[in-house]
Amino acid sequence: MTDLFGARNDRISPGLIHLHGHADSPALMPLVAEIAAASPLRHMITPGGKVMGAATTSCGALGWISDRQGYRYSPTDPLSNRPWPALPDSFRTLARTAAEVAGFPAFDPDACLINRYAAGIGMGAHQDRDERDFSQPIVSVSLGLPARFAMRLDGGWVTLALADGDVVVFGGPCRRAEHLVRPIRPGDHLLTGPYRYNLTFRKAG
Ligand code: MD3
Ligand code: FE
Repeated sequence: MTDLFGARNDRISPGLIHLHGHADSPALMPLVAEIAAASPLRHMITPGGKVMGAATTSCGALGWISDRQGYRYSPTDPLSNRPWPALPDSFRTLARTAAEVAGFPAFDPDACLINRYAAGIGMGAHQDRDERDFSQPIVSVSLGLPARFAMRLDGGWVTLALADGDVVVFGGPCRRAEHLVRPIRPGDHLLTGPYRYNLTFRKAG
């Protein structure tokens, strides 16, 4: 549906809501840059020994990490052995507001994973199962270059076109769904240049 201001909110299936242009990306991007200055974006190694295509960092009490030992959440950045940068208030408010609109009023994220994709980079099909409480949703915020996202639901694959400022909430029956990001098409975005960034807010601990 379209609200008074022309913003589109798509309830795609139970637990899946797409809020078009809900995030103020020009306000968020400088905070992403600040976080990346303290905890740099880096290409983690998968348990299988491959280099991840997306560069990642985190903010909040817990950060998602991957190495030969496996995938997990860590209170410290393995590059520095120091805590991750704090979750900015504006990030927390955005994630909580989006979750509330989607029907998850108690969402209180303790982890924000930042993924950076260059042209040609995507993310293969996977499930997110490193978190403790699957009754909590995941809130995704897209910044910069657009992406095509797909997720497997009962009725088959659902595809979403994700633009700068889009926010998607994945909860309930969607929370454990398999999903992927198609390789990003080359482009030059006013805010992010040759990249797409994605923030995922989670209750990990
Ligand atoms: C659906 N990131 O970091 S965000 C990830 O665009 C990840 O960077 C993608 O998948 C990205 O794990 C997609 C959307 C997303 C995130 C988590 C989900 C969708 C999800 C967990 C369950 C179901
Ligand atoms: Fe995922």
